[in-house]
Amino acid sequence: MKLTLVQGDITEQAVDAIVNAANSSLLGGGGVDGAIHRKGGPEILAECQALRASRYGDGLPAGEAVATTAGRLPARWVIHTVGPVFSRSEDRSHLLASCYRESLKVADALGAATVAFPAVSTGVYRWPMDDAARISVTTVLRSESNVREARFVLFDFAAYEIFDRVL
Ligand code: AR6
Repeated sequence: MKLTLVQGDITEQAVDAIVNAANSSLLGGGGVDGAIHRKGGPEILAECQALRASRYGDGLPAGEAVATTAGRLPARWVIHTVGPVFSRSEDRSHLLASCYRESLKVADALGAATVAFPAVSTGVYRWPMDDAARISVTTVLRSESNVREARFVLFDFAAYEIFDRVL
């Protein structure tokens, strides 16, 4: 698998699947999640509501991933994953690693060859960027997957530089 880094907006990526840093409700929020629903249109939310009504009555647990189509976005699919909220008293790294592993499994099931990831949990969920970069890069590099390109899309240059150093 080729791992690439770009600075930019994940909603503009022309890849097979983009990953959403969602919350358990799957019903939208701020950050990446807000941008995806805003630009992708109501079709994505309707599919998320259907997932809540069928498979995920209690919400999507942290560390898991599920796909919808991507509405008006250039990508074909959105893979929604729920990162853990950062905690100083409890090590939740396994849940952050799981977001990347499970998203790649969903990508494989869809037949997606190119997948773009945001830095899950590093915004509203407050995970320190350098630690998140280390966990996400090592997890993706160690994953068995048919995905040809995993692209990390970092919103600002400071995050890009941290991922670049870790890589
Ligand atoms: N493209 C790429 N990266 C972005 C974009 C974008 N368009 N917008 C923000 N980022 P966050 P979380 C970066 O908060 O921490 C939502 O309300 C941002 O700078 O989107 O996992 C959900 O509904 C940061 O580095 O996700 C949940 O409630 C990273 O993406 C909660 O936030 C992740 O920030 C999830 O929090």
